Amino acid sequence: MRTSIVAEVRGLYAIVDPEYCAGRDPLWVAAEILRGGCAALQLRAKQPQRPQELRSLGAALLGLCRKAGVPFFVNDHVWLARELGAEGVHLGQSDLPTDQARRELGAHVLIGRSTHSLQQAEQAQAQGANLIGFGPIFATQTKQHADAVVGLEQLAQVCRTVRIPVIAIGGITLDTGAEIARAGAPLAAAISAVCAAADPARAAEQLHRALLAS
Ligand code: 3NM
Repeated sequence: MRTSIVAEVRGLYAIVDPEYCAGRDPLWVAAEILRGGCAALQLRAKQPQRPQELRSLGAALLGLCRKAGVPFFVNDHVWLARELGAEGVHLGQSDLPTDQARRELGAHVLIGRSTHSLQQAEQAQAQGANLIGFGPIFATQTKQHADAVVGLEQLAQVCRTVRIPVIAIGGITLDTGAEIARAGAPLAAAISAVCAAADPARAAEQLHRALLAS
């Protein structure tokens, strides 16, 4: 998925975070999620890791994603996205500005930006982001110091307002997948609902299908 086809991607944006894989190998968890089905996969590793460990995990995940034909994103680490040749990078509000990331990554790498209000969403779009995360839609235990819950109405407003694809995020489960899609978000991100599931393949398959059905 390069910039030209980002608008076509729909469904589950699975985020693999080694901290939330219930003690299992994140590569196994990722392989299971890809077997179940998802539209995109992101590596998120907030715990400090040696660059070499991050590099080898990223390279292995990219390999799995390529085999599955699923675009691969790296959270936070622009250097790693560039080094691996990932399809995209995802940045928080206080990370590198988009124009700087664009200079480092080139024109065709997708840049996602986390946003937590309509104003931030419009700003991210104006600054050249290719897609935005918007959340937390529901309460989540997964993100430390998460912003205030934004809810489905604000999600719908953001989806009506911005032209770039919106990735709903925060506390999304199989039970809420349909509501997320009805609010107009083409993509929904999940960490714990897939990574910590007893059966990550089944969890991904069901959530991806629920998102696509609405
Ligand atoms: N970003 P789960 S919420 C990584 O609001 C992240 O930007 C958020 O994890 C935001 O699917 C969140 O387990 C955590 O709730 C998502």
